[in-house]
Amino acid sequence: LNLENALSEALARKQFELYYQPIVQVSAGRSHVVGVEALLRWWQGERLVPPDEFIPALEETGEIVEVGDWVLQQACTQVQQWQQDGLAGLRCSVNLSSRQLQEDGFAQRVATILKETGLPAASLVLEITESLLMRDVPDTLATLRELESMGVRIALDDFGTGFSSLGYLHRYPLHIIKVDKSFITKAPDDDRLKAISRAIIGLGRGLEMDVIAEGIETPEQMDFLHTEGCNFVQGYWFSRPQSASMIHPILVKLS
Ligand code: G
Ligand code: G
Ligand code: MN
Ligand code: NA
Repeated sequence: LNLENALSEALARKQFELYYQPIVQVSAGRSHVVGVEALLRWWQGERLVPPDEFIPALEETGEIVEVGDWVLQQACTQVQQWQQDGLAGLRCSVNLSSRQLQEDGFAQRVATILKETGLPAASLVLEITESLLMRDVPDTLATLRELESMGVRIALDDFGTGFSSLGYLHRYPLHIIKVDKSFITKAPDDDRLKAISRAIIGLGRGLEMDVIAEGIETPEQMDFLHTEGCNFVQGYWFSRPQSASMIHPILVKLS
């Protein structure tokens, strides 16, 4: 993949697209969509380049800041539109890179985007990873607190896969834990993975955080999570990430 000069062209030629995956709340046998996670895609001609191939490169050069800004604007615009079209209260989850959070005035930039798009702050969730918190950049805490005070919620993504420190859960204003799909995938037939998933779910509940299990592909996994009291799920079982126009009828069906 040749990234040289590709970025400005990609933005100019609209080669980036957001896919969306539903986040579903399961309660007493009934499930309904509560939000979507925006996932970035890059079309190079007919080829869809997966984010694992280009996001690290954009992070390296710092270009992720510009692209991330576009992602936020685009996702907030889209979800606000879906709310207007009848999916009231639908939440919008956006993945952040550490470079974005380190930018001066990031929280104010988010405030501006919310104002311009009309998306309520309470509808926005920003997903960060443990590795981002590990860098322990001094302003991270202040920025996260500023976002929290605006009403934006923060999710800790891929939980359990990084160099987790439970201290992060205490030190930072975090509202949601996302249990990494690597724990969920094999959980129903693996007692050790089951124990780990159960512990993460219990931890989240004890801290009064929402817990979202990722990577749900089977009814067995649904049963297991339901038994453990995990009420939010995301995965191919409900829907793969899809373009905005493809996902809309699925959101309506799940609403
Ligand atoms: O959508 P999935 O294949 O394919 O995503 C792979 C990885 O890319 C995930 O870890 C996801 O968090 C990350 N990712 C997807 N979209 C974005 C984005 O807009 N910004 C950042 N920073 N990461 C993203
Ligand atoms: O790292 P992050 O959680 O932000 O990215 C989510 C990643 O998980 C994306 O690449 C998305 O395409 C992928 N994903 C979502 N649902 C499933 C699933 O049910 N199974 C698998 N294997 N991957 C999934
Ligand atoms: Mn994520
Ligand atoms: Na994840």
